[in-house]
Amino acid sequence: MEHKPIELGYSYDALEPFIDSKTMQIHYEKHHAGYANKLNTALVGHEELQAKSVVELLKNLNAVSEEIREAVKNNAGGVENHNLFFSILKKDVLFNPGSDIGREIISKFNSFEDFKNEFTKAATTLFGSGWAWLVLDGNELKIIQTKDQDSPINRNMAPLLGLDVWEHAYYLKHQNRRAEYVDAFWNVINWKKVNELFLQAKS
Ligand code: MN3
Repeated sequence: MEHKPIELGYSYDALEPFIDSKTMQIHYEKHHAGYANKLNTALVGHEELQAKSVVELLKNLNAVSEEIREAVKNNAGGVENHNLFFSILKKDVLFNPGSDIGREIISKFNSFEDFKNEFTKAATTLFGSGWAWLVLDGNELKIIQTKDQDSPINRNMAPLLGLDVWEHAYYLKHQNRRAEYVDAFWNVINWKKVNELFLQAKS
C-alpha cells in the first residue's frame, strides 16, 4: 500500500487562534507528508512489508530487515504519531468528567487539574524533539514521553492523546516558547475522539 497522511477533516484555520493556519499547513503538507513519502521510499523492494499498515510495521519492527529498520521506525512512527495527533484536534469540545475516559483520568490522576499538570510537565520538560502522550498500557493510563518519532505502539502501548513538541509544531507562532504552545493545546483537544480511542483500546 502507499502510505499517506490521514485526511484532516477540517481546514487549516479551524484551530485558530490556538494553533495557527500557517503552522497547520506546513506541518500537514510538508512534515506529515514527508514521513509518508520517506516510508514509501524505504519500503521499495520490500514487497512483504508493503501490504502492512503503519501500526503493523511498528508493532513488529523485528520483522523489518535491519538495513531499513531505522528508517521504518522513524517514518512509520512519524506517520502514525501525526495521524493520531491531527485526529484528536478540535475546538470547543470540553473535557467531560462523566465520560469513560473522564472517569478513568480522574480515578488515576485524582483530578483533571492534576492530570493536566502532569501532562504539561511531560511536554515541557522533554529535551529536544519528541512527544508527550497519554497512553493505555495494559489496563493502566500512563503519561509518557517519546523521543524523535518513537511511537508508544513500539512499546505495545495504545496512544490516546499525543502532543507533538518538535519545534516545527510551534516555532512559527511561539518561537522558542514551548510552554505557551502546550498551554494553547488544552483548548483544541477533541475529548470525544480521545474517549473513542480509549474505548477501542480497552476492547
Ligand atoms: Mn510534527
